[in-house]
Amino acid sequence: MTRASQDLSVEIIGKKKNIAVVRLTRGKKRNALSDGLILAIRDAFQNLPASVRAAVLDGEGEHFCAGLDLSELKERDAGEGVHHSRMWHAALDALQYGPVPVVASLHGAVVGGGLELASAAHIRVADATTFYALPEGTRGIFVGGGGSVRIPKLIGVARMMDMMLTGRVYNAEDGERLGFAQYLAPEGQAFDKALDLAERIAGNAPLTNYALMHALPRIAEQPADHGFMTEALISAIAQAAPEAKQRVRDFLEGKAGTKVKKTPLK
Ligand code: 1HE
Repeated sequence: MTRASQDLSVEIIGKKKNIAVVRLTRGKKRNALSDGLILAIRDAFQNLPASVRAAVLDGEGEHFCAGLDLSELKERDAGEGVHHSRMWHAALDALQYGPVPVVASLHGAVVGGGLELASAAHIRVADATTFYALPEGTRGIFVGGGGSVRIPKLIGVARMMDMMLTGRVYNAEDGERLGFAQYLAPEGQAFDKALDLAERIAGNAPLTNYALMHALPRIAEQPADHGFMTEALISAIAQAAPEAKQRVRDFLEGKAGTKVKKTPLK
């Protein structure tokens, strides 16, 4: 395990030692995101070892993350405020558009900047204790970590508007139903589920994972005719990789474990 900062650890684990566990380790302060911690998150995702194929993002203690460290919220002028927000954008972009897919393991509070952080991950697994809120609205501030772009993509503008205007809190079950998390796990089991998913992801062809992370969200933003063209280019690049050809050959030769199974992944 390496310590990216006193509030963040990076550990390489997994059957093939190719999963990075990036963990917020500021449990005493409910993993509140100080400027130092935001920069450590950025550095961790920018400097993952080349052997890593997927990552799990976790938070120590009873809560995933209580959002912005409010003790650092001092009077900033408008220019400083812009730079602060852009620092968050750079860090969360390093996670979303980094080298490997990230599965967030959620529990307890996933609030404010904590929800912004979680929404930058590629998959979210929530345990039964998870709750989601955007207290910025009632604290007289606004989201600044990319939340106004990413959160409506998960739950829609109307629901985010309601959360910010009224302080509405969603529990784990409703959060999964609405789209905050793709998986719901029993209490205390989000990490194991997230690790299991990360292992599956790590087994994919790296170029396919890269194309999904970097092309899919951008294609979804493009006008349809641009999107179709980008898709054609990316799919041609992915299928040209030797690993892709081998995987198709394996299926055609009836090799074990290559068939799509009817059993759903819960
Ligand atoms: C904190 C923070 C924090 C806890 N900044 N120190 N986020 C919020 O508005 C959420 C604020 N936090 C809470 O509502 C609660 O702390 C929790 C529901 C998350 C957890 O409650 P609980 O009872 O388990 O813990 P606690 O007793 O409230 O907090 C434990 C300690 O963590 C305490 O410090 P201590 O020295 O007295 O022990 C708290 O002060 C500290 N703590 N949360 C600083 N957020 C890019 S813009 C993003 C804008 C936002 O994220 S705004 C939303 C901020």
